[in-house]
Amino acid sequence: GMETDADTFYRHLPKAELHAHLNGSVSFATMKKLIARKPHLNIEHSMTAISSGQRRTLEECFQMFKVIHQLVDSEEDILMVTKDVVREFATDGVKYLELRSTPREEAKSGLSKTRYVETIIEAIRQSKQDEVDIDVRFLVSVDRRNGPRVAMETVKLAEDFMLSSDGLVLGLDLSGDPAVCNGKDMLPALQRARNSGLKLALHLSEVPSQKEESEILLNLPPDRIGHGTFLHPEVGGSDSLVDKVCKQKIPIELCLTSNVKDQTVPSYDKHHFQYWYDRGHPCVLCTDDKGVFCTDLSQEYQLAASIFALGPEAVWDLSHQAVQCSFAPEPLKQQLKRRWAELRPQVL
Ligand code: 6MZ
Repeated sequence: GMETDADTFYRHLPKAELHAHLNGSVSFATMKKLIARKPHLNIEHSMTAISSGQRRTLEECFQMFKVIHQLVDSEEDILMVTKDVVREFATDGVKYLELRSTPREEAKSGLSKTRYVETIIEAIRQSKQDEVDIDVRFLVSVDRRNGPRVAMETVKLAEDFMLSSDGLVLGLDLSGDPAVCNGKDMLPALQRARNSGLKLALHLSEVPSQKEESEILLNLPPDRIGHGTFLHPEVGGSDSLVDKVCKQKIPIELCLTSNVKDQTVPSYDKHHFQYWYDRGHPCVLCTDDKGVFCTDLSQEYQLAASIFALGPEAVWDLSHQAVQCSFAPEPLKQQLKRRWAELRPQVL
């Protein structure tokens, strides 16, 4: 379609993406290449993405990830997908990206979990060499579906990479289907991760039934919260949960389109962005899964601005604040803030 002045503003706004799952971020163009590599799987694009106006249940979304995992199951696939995703974020004006992904073992292609992470790191390095204009760091994901034993193994893997990746691996993400496994059982693994210096980004209260779990995990405390959709009392959360989040000033990663399309939020105007933003709490707009939910970060900023009536200054403050909420070490944060100052749109 035609690019308007507003589109240009959001595209050129320097942005930091802090909540992006690698295999949920695969674009239509990359998906076509993957499908062509594995025609025998009979996978169509409609099985891996939710186009505009459509909705699915969270359960259906997790089915989609299984389909995508069938298409991305070798070193070659992971290298291509990561490089494509990094380039696409850069094209969208994202200057700093924290990518996350769950290490997977694939017997068929001989892929190990270590090799999985090494390949992503290799792709990040190649993107840098190719002078793609973006700083990328990596968070190792724990899929709650796999239970506490695998979680502990994954933490150990993340620790090894934190020490050997020249600072590319910064932390740990707890994600996966919230209907599966009690997050409480993950506590020993998460505590270990925290003690070893890994930053923690935890999906919390993505569905209503996770009150007790969130209460416990907030005591760690996490360094950032993913979604936090059902933390506040107006949607069945509690004052005690909100107090913990506010007192510890834990930034929340908010993914508007994702939450509307997977129906954990009934409509854009009812999104909990409003609740936290009105309290002056650090809010970070993110895409979650730009491939599955057919969005990009410019669009998420533009949506937030139009739905919650944010002026350009407020939008700028949000993107600037995202740098502050990142897990980047202090020197990189300072460098990014100088970058932001250089790229500040003239209309402001
Ligand atoms: C929880 C999610 C998610 O790790 O294979 N993931 N976990 N809630 C969500 N809301 C929609 N979206 C994605 O990327 C896919 C994996 O990310 C997690 C799930 O564990 C999914 O299998 P990776 O790169």
